[in-house]
Amino acid sequence: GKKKAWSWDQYLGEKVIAAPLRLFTEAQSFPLSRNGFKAGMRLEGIDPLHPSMFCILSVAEVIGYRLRLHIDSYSECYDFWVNADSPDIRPAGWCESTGHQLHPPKGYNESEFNWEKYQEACNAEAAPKNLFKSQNGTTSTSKFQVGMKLEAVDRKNPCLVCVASVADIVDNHFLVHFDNWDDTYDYWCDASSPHIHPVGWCQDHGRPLTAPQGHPNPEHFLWEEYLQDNGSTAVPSQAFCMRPPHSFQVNMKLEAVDRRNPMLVRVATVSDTEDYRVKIRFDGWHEKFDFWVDSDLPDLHPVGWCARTGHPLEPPLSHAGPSDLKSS
Ligand code: MLY
Repeated sequence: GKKKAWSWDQYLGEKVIAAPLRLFTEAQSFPLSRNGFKAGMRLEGIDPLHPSMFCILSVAEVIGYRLRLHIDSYSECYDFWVNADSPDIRPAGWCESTGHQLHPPKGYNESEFNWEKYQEACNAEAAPKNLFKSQNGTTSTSKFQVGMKLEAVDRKNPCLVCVASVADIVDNHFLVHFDNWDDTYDYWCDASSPHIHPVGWCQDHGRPLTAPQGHPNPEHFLWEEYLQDNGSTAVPSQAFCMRPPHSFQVNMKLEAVDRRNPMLVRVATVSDTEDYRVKIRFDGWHEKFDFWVDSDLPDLHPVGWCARTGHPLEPPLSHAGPSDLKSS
């Protein structure tokens, strides 16, 4: 007979339960608007490999609520996928109007870059402002200020808590930079992040603090001395408001972007949990491919997200052998 298409309805049951919608963040949940971006449109946004840099991007591909973005003048191998409501993308002219440095495409001079001329030269249009998620610019209430110091987890080396600074602020998010390291370790977060702590946290918790690179006496790093030498101040401890742990549980089902081929969204299961992380298993895949992610990663979605947003969903890998072909 004809093979039926895979569906969540038939897959879910008494023992197979979908992660409830309330466990997901707004950025992970069902979008309220459509994805209005079209291939070829130009915009500004953060380079994921250099989170301190805002670059000129073009929309290379649109699928459902997701976009593949290309960094103009760079190789396609740096292309990356985001959701249409990503806070990491901004309309043309945003950098100039907010005092951020825009890194122009190769061959363009930083001080001479002009959007109108660039659009003409590329024969391309800037993405209209109304396609971007409107951001509530509530920066004024934040106690985090550029230059202030803190202790932060190096997310590429998660066992290290290091001397760090607030390097940039956009809306209620700020850029964490590790003192004397390059920007490849930088990340954006908000005051509720579990990865950031006030000055003195390591000492209070009996944990080692990683000093800035090249510090003359890294084993005996002293905040008081360091702040004084740099004429800097610590982020006030009341500024930190760590969010509560997530409520995902082992075996809950969801839809997750495949990190190795981020064009694909797959049927997935929570295979393990920590306070702020979940381990993801793609259904039908060997557990050796499991991977840990922060529970608020925008690439995790509730069951039904693909169907709702018009994105293909990769069904569980089936281990159907020759005998399975005869049945059905
Ligand atoms: N040995 C590693 C550790 C780098 C740590 C950087 N952090 C502190 C920002 C390396 O050199 O890659």
